[in-house]
Amino acid sequence: MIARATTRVFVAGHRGMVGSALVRHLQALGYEDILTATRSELDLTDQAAVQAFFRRHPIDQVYLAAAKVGGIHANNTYPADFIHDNLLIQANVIGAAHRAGVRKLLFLGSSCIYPKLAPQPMREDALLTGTLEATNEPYAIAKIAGIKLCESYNRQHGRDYRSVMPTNLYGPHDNYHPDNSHVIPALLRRFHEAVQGGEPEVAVWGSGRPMREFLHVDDMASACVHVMELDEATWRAATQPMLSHVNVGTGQDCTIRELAETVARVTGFEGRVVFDASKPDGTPRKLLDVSRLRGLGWEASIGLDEGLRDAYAWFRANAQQARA
Ligand code: GFB
Repeated sequence: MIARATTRVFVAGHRGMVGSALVRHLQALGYEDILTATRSELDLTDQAAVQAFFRRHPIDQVYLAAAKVGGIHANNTYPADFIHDNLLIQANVIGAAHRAGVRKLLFLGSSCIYPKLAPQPMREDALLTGTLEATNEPYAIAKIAGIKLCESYNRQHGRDYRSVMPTNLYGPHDNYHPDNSHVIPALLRRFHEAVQGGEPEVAVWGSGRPMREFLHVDDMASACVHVMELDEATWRAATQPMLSHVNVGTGQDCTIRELAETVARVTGFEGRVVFDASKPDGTPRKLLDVSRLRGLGWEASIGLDEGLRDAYAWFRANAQQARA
């Protein structure tokens, strides 16, 4: 049993969508000693600062939810930032955790680590079996490096650093930037503004045919803690022979056209939806095989309709502050 009240947990990235959901979930479970640091208090790309932070604070567990993230356009436009910042953050936090003797760490990756044309649904062992999707290759390479860093510290130093690969996430505290965000916040915003402005038409990027799987961030937070709390023998048995990572998703996907129709329903938009073929589609399909995590006793519980209503309610309540 984990002594939740006395376990000191560091959540890196606690102001982001996943990090803030993790803090809420950990608190609800009775974790009382949660350490966080804002960007002005700790720059995670600064190796010396990160090492000093870990020397100052004894830590039992790290959730590495800090990352530079964005949708298809942001990944395609700022590839240097995506690979550079993520490599630094990961190397600094994972390396400093090891130097400070932290035994347990959970690294958050992304389903874009798998090959563009991997067999669907994608199993964990599809990693490094083919060419990556071009629009987010630099980000994916950084995330693959993060998995391999954890794996290597486990192999060389006997650490217990685990990785989770979430499918496309959404929910409260998402980034609602009109261009740089992921598809769900972008469409919630665009359809909302069309309703407000009485516009007859909304444009959705690409062909509408790509398929995506979406997971509410509260489900993601619950999966992260579930994986962190698994005892080492159970985790090792499930992740042999790679001692590596586990997929986190719902096991269900839909087309972007279907998503747009659901967002129209949720936002009350009754006009026309058109598709802008000048924008990229990205990977044709990205559905995770979630049987490994199911076998470890976790399943998603928030459906897309319910989750979209929750995200939309948050956006409406926070439209002024929503990062944009
Ligand atoms: O969410 P999204 O940017 O993520 O795009 P990816 C998903 C699909 O939605 C693509 C379409 O086919 C987009 O063309 N789409 C339609 C839109 N309208 C919009 C819109 O207004 N905004 C956006 N953003 N998309 C990202 C990766 O890829 O997924 C990251 O670039 C990361 O590295 C993340 O892995 C989870 O699934 O295409």
